[in-house]
Amino acid sequence: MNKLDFSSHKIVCLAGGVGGAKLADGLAQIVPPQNLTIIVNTGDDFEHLGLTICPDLDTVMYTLGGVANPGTGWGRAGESWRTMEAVKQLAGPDWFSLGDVDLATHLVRTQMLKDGETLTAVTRHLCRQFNIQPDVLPMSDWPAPTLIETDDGTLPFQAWFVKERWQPPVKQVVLPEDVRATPAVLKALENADLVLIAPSNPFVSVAPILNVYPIRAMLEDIPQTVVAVTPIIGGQAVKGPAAKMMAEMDLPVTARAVAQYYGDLIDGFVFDGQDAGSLEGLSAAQLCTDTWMHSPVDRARLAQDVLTFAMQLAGSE
Ligand code: FO1
Repeated sequence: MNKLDFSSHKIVCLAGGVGGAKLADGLAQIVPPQNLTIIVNTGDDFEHLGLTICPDLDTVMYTLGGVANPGTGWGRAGESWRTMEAVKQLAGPDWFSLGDVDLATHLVRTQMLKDGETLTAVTRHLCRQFNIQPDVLPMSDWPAPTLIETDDGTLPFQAWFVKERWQPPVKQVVLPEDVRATPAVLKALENADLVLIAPSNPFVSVAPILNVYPIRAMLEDIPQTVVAVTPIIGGQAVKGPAAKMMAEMDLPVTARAVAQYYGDLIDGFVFDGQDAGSLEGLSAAQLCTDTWMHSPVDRARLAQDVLTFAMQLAGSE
């Protein structure tokens, strides 16, 4: 696909896991790399078996690097699991599956952090090894763990998501106070012309990024155009627990409810053709298109639709 002329547009994409990684990959196919920054949720990060695991950063990195597992969306393609089998044999914690090759990422990251590097520097280092040219940034260099309040108590994110297979009903998502953005994130947002919110889970992928001070205030106050893409199609989440969470938090399970959740933060909202006609009367401008990303070609097509829409909005503001 030809690169569109985005030479004068700086684009920032806020991304969580698999949905975010797919849109980031579509953007990377059509935007010059020096104009593209992906700011990634680190609320899912945790320490496991002594290693610092950053699942959403790795999902974005492996996807952009062309080495992601196409079946799961997370982890690496062609993975083997001998270490996990050995962990199980030793009666260690085997509920979180770390592949043999994926482990190398966690080992190198953990060592670099221990040596005093920031998560931003480590992420840039790892991305360079995968030949990834757009800037992939953690939302913060400091831990910002998301907690899930359920009927059975409050759980760390991965305990709820992976260990409990997101079954305990969610009462509330609890985000940390006083988490600060990095200089790199601030600079990317200051320079951005367009900010895209990927079709990631609004509550556990996007909200943790907006919760990092002063990201939400920057998006509210400075004049970039902000466009969100729905993660809900025809009343169902494309992947993961977003639809189940919405029902449990007494929200209608609709793309419209997602747009309303983002409220005044967004200038535009992109939703799927399956939901045509259901978003009338919202203040945000709307684009109805095919939002499914089954293949790399779909990713680039959606990225192009979203960017064209966002650029039109930016021109008309
Ligand atoms: N998700 C799972 O459902 N089960 C796993 O065992 C699992 C392991 C895993 C290892 C590394 C990694 O980078 C991601 C991993 N994920 C796993 C995905 C991940 O925890 C979630 O998809 C995200 O945190 C939600 O975006």
